[in-house]
Amino acid sequence: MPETTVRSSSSTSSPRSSQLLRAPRSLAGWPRVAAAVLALCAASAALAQVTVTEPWVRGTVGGMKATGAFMQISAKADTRLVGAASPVAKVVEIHEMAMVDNVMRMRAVAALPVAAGKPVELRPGGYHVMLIDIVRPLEAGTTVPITLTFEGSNGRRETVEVKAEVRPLAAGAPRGHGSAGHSK
Ligand SMILES: [Cu+2]
Repeated sequence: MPETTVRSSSSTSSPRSSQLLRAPRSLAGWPRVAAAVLALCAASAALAQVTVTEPWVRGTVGGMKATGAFMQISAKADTRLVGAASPVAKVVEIHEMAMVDNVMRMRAVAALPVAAGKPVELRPGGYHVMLIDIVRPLEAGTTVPITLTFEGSNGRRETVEVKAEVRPLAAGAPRGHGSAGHSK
């Protein structure tokens, strides 16, 4: 209750009004800044080819050192997922599931192709981003930042930042992903 009385009167020096007061001094630099901003916008518009939806990570418990991240990736032009990184894992790899000696195993691939207009689904039992050497347990309900790097057919690279929702360990678990070993 006491808190409500303190807040009401101190809105006179908002950041916005002080910025307006300063504006005339920096006006000389404005065209250059505008040009730079426009150039940046143009660059990002040209690169904004990839959309990642519904990113999530399977939570971990106890001493689990690795888990999978899943999402849907679509692209306006042919591209490839060539790398991923996250502050919660020392190593991040792109994995596929493959039959090795009649056993379904996951293994690292250098790149995951995403064709224009054909969304690729990373899901348990299929392609996934593997978080290895996790630095702390990933609790359901938290989020995990992941940076994905794509390389277009012109060799141009684009990074996409996602915040993956951590879901409970058992989420979407077909047989296989958790128990499959690495083949390398
Ligand atoms: Cu894996």
